[in-house]
Amino acid sequence: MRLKTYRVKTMTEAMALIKQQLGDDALILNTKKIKTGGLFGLFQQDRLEVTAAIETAEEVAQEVKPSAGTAPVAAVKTATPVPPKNKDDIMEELQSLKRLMMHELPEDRLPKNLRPVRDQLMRQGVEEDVQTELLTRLLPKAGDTEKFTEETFHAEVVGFIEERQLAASERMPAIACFIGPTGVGKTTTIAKVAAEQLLEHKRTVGLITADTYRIAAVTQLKTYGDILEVPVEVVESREQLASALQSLNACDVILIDTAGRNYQQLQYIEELQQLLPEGQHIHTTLVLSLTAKFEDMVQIIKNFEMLPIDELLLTKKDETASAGAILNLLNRYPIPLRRIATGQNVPDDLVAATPARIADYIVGIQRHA
Ligand SMILES: Nc1nc2c(ncn2[C@@H]2O[C@H](COP(=O)(O)OP(=O)(O)OP(=O)(O)O)[C@@H](O)[C@H]2O)c(=O)[nH]1
Ligand SMILES: [Mg+2]
Repeated sequence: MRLKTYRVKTMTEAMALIKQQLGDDALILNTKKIKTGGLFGLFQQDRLEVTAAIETAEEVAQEVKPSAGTAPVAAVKTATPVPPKNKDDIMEELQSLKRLMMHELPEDRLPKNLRPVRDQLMRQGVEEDVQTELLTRLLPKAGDTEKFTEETFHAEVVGFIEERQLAASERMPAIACFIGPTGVGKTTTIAKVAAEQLLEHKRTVGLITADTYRIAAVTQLKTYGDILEVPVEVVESREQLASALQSLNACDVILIDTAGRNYQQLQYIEELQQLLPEGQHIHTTLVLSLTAKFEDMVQIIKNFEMLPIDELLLTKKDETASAGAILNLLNRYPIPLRRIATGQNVPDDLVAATPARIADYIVGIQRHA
């Protein structure tokens, strides 16, 4: 049996989709009205959730196999064969099943212990797939009221992150370029990372800025360079970048600052490609602010398909109470996340993105400072 859930505005829309994707033999298992979008009932929209199923080719084969004494094959129902499932189909089916399972639990049947958990996940802006996954995993543990504590929730979030978080190498890459939208904290973060490398790891650091877009940007990085007593080079082209990298060759770590750009527009990604050396891969860190809308973050990452991102760095955690985007990003993209910026103070407000700390944010406790 292959299952698929559709969220649509009208039944006609659902029927067309089901017919197109599952064929004429699909059965409708369940139809119900749901509200989508919007937390706490605000800005919600009415939708239909339709779950349809189709028998797989093997099941059909079983059904049509004639046994002794039955009618001739010609009288048996024939069905359009369904192609064998691939991994994506199986994953989608699993998600549909989980969704069905969670939505089939009406409000008062979701175990009492899990209701505050679901509310907390919603408050944090954790997207529905991730909520469902976590609640499904917690479901078997929720029955035992004695043993189900905040720690159970925390541990599950830690496990969820550990399965997804790709460990970025411990050691800072020799050359790293910081890119991202305007004002997210790229320059400030570079100063924090430079100080961390100098003071904690005793490495020599060189800074380069390619942000000549604003005069103040060069001054900003030079000021940090003066305080930290590290060299700063200013570049305007790929050629100048190559010679700056050459002249800072003796440094253990070179950090490159770039101008903040609206990377929802592909032209800026192309501009960035023009700056970076050809034939030499430079570790790119995409800096995003946690105060941004999650959907905008998704659009930016999508645009970076043409220029691979090696690492994500999230800033301004101190300016928002919701950390759901961290889980959502880890769930959606196999991009390492190593650090989170938590304020304006250089160099202090930069922390390691450990599963325990992220789980603290999600659960709403502060234990792993
Ligand atoms: N609250 C808070 N503010 C931050 C954080 N990181 C940076 N800022 C502030 O954000 C503002 C912009 O920081 P910049 O480092 O100049 O940002 P940028 O990405 O280099 O900006 P552009 O180069 O103009 O694109 C400054 O006021 C920083 O102090 C953070 O983690 N939390
Ligand atoms: Mg800057």
